[in-house]
Amino acid sequence: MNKICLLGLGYIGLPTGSMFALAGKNVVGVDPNPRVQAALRSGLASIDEPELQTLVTAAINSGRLRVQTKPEAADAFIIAVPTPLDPTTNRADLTFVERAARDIVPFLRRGNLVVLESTVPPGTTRDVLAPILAESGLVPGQDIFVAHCPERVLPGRILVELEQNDRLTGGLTPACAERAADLYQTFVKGAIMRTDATTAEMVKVMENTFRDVNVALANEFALIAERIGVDVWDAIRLANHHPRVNVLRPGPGVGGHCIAVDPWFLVGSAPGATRLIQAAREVNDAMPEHVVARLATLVAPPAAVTLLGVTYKAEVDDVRESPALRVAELAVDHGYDVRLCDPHVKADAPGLPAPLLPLEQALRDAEAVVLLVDHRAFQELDVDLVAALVSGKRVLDARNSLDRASWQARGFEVAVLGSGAGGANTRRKTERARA
Ligand code: SAJ
Repeated sequence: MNKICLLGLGYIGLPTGSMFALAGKNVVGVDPNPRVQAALRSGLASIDEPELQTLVTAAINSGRLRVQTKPEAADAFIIAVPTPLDPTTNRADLTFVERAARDIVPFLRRGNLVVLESTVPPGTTRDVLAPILAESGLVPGQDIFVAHCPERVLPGRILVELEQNDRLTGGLTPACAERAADLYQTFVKGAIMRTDATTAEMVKVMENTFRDVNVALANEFALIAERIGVDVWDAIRLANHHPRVNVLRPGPGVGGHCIAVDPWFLVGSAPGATRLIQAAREVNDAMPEHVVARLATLVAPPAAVTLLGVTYKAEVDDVRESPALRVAELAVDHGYDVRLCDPHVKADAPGLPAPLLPLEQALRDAEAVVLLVDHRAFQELDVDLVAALVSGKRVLDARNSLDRASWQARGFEVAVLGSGAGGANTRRKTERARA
């Protein structure tokens, strides 16, 4: 398998194609997006990810990564296209997978391998992909090898994890899983585990659902802590000393194109058997509204508020399903004068509900500051500069990543998500103290 045709040069396809090219494979990357095409033709990675630019430059310079708008014949085809949620039904929209599969049908030859990397509802490789590939006249699992090999890399650590993480190859048949393992062991240093395609699909969505449910639990603890006047961050730190407890971090919600989406694939597969998963989605989706409610305890609309961070998490440029953007939308709806600031995002990024400004401009005369994303740049903010620019010294930290003492020392009223400053216990204590 020397030649690979890779469909989709996004967050997964581009680094994966570059890794294969550097491991000696001849890779044709296919992406119809003119922005991706233009960036890669001039040697630029179209995504902001640590070390990705170096990897892409090396892959292009090796002459073994070419970019095209249409597929061509190859030994192996890898499909790494988006699988968004249909917003009206909350079911997986498989349009891109189906289109990619149809696009490669004319090029399929006996002995080819077709790998689906995109995250999909369990059963998709067998029931959706294979029937389309069969339109070639070749029998999937017999004349061509077909497998689901889910990616498991963490944005922000994609390159390290691509190489080091253990990997699953789920075949339509054991021989398909074996053939896919042969391909991935070109660059994967982790263990490669073989299974069937539907199990591999289930495993991938289980992993992300596990994380979503656990973040929801942390968020619920934060809501409880606020009610009873406890600092959830302290409580979590103490609870995590237990050898079998690892509570995650509360925050303004769960975003990104994976964890906020994939649990719905399981819900779609078995709606009546997914009460916990659906409840976790509801808890996480309600967090932006809660952040705006906390903001309202600091300052009322139409106050000017600076929201720090619009990406779905720290040190990435990705705003897909970002809870920070949802907070911004809600704050605009509530009538706040919202200014956004994020050093990782370009001012012309689509879908921003308010202007994205350089730091000083965003802070000037603001009556409150809300930290939504714990980018290093925000954790290292010059608090004196912030104090000099704003007109109201109020800050809401939705990630518990600011140094409370140094903000308080500059006269800021500091509210922290999950910290029960306004909780019943604290109110009782205050009332007792007054009496
Ligand atoms: N989050 C919290 N608190 C936490 C952890 C995360 O609020 O303690 C939030 C983040 O702020 C973010 C969201 O959850 O909004 C998701 O971030 P993440 O870092 O947990 O995960 P992703 O979406 O960047 O990557 C996940 C990873 N899956 C798991 O950790 C199980 C990654 O390994 C997958 O490859 C990736 O999804 C994917 O592509 O499916």
